[in-house]
Amino acid sequence: MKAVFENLIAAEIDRQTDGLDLIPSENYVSADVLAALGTVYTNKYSEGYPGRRYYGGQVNTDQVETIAIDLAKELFGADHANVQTHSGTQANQAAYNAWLEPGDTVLAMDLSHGGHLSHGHPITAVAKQYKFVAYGMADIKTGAIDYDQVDELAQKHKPKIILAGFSAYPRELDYDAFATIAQKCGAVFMADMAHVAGLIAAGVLQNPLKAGAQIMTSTTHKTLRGPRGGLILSRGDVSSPTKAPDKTIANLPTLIDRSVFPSLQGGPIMNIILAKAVAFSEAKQPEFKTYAQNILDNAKALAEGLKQRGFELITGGTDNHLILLDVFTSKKIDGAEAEKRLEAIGLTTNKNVIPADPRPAYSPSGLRLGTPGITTRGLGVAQMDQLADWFDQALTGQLTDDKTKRLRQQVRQLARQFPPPKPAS
Ligand code: DSN
Repeated sequence: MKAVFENLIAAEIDRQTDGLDLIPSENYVSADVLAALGTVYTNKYSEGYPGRRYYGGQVNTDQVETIAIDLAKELFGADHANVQTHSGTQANQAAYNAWLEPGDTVLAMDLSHGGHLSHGHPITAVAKQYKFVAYGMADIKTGAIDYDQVDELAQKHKPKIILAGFSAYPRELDYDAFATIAQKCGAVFMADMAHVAGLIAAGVLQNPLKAGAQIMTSTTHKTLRGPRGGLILSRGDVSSPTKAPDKTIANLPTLIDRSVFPSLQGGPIMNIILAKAVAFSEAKQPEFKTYAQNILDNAKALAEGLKQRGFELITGGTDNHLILLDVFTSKKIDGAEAEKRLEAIGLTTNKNVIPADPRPAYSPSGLRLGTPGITTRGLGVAQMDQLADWFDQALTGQLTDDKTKRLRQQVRQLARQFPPPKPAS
């Protein structure tokens, strides 16, 4: 089997090198992050937290986790960080579990308007425990949210958490407005920054914690460019009691830690936590700010190139790293077909629902793309028009075999000029 695994690793390196990843939630980690993932920390059980573990042998793991926590706090200006959740969905689940009782209400963004499954889609486990009420865009042409309407929903439903965050919304949210609405109805203001965490860390987008968010969840592998995993940041008193704390804002750090372990998870994945620490330290460097700004510049340039070629953009453009196209309206093909055609020429994207999508989720009207990955590879504004042109050629009219071959060759040629970070040898 060894050869099979080696071949599969080599094949994936080739796939990643010869194509361009435009999925907005993906990225290419550095050699140092990759090296941290492949360390003997994977052998270690570390249930508990630094200084309070349920297994011996924590002399090094305690240091690793403490460094990761301190870096995360510093990066985002948080009082507390929990670096143990395995994904963004689990981070959200842990945040709800920390603050809510079964039956409590959360006000969050509708999935088809850019929210996330873990924001209460009926198919999820959290939707069986809590009541979710959705807000959405008031105008999908601009992405504008009517904050008076959000306020009305908050007054009517009295949520315990108001959640600002998204996985397919190309615009900035007004975190001050969310903070005011949450304060008015006595809710915790929670932000899910999974997609834009790197942009926030770099200071090129607003930080909800600075606007008054009390909890901020994230993934670590999207714009933040770390290993796959979750992160929960909060405001509160880090010296709050470790046993059975009351549900107060001051106690959020303890409530969150206890919610992650022992309530929802067992052992943290220590090699991932080491890799998170490496990624956080990379995100503190001045080059990361440049990287984050380039992500935004590339997204704007790509959006412009696509618009010029007749693509319809949900919200009309982008303020962040992602673009949501209505390919069904503009190119008369569904998102699944668009994703397939682009993959055939070496451009990886993902189909996505659009607001009030008349089509089903497995063949929706939309296609989601973004620039974190290609920006890591060094593509700049100068290459964005070429990308938009390939989108147009692949998605307008028929894509014949000859055309596929020709475009595939062109994409491969450009991709090889901008290789992903190489694993350390
Ligand atoms: N799957 C992630 C995304 O693509 O947005 C969120 O879970």
